[in-house]
Amino acid sequence: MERILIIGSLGQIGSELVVALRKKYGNENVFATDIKNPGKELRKSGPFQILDVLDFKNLLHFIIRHHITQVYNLAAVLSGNAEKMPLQAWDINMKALMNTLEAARQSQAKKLFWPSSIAVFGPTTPRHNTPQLTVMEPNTVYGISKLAGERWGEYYNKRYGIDFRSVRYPGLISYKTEPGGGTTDYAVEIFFEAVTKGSYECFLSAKTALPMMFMEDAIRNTIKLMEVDGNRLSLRSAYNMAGISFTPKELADSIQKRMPEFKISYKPDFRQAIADSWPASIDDSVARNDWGLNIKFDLEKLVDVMLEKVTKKLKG
Ligand code: NAD
Ligand code: AKB
Repeated sequence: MERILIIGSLGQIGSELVVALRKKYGNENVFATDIKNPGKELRKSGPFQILDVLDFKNLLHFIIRHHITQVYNLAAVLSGNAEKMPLQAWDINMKALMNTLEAARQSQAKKLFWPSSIAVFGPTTPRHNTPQLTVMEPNTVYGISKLAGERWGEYYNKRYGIDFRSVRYPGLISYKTEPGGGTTDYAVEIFFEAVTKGSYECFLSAKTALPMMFMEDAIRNTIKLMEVDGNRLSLRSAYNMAGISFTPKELADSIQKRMPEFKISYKPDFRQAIADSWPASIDDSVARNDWGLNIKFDLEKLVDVMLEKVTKKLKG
């Protein structure tokens, strides 16, 4: 029986991953943790405890005491916030990963999921259909920490046999929990402001294409990667994950088809430079071939669901 620890379980990804894993593995076998307090819904559905991943002793204790077999470590400072406090973000992101790798080495919890990001690529990377293996010279502190993290994950796999698994998530789009300070957050904010105000001022320019994915696709494929036979994995760093690529203008056009009165304006800020250094589209054929990555949501389906769910959430 698997016993699963989720670190950073109250964030954009964690809040949905906990629900999906509890459905599959049983409420009592999925331990949700974070440094903040949960809402009623999560607390009622299974075990929750405050746990700071930066506190190694407590983390190791928790894993041993609860007979944890696999860990999802989702705690990190995202790209936009990281640029506001580079040294602190580096410390947090690296320590959060190294503590879980070391805890895996020193305990029975040998299987570890830690997400990387399209931020591992930089301005010298081919921008379109970015290959799995290519030039990687990220110029953001978040991207540097993700690239270093991939290298450490692979190192712990080869050196100590840790079952490290990872994907380079694109920007994730969801309605349940607010995104945590990234460059792709505009693609969530736009839906909330379309419904509440009928307009949105975008912090990226109209033509900035980025890879994105609906959360349901991200969660389903993450669990699939964690469940697949490890012998099928040719990579122990992180797999490219493409999703769908679109610009703010294309997203706004799609919203306007359903809400003709919706208006968008553009006022790029410091996040424009981050977005300009990232790929516009990604080649994820290695993940498709190795473990069967598959995506169900295209732009039109995503906009339909987001508008419906955000409207329901905000207007009841
Ligand atoms: P988020 O910011 O929404 O959530 C992170 C959670 O971690 C928060 O609930 C926070 O309270 C918690 N946390 C922070 N410091 C902690 C600590 N010291 N100990 C324990 N918990 C702590 O982030 P997210 O969007 O859910 O992203 C999760 C992971 O996925 C991150 O590694 C992120 O880099 C990666 N990722 C996310 C996206 C995306 O679009 N959301 C894309 C690529 C990669
Ligand atoms: C961010 O914008 O920082 C994240 C990511 C793509 O890693 N959404």
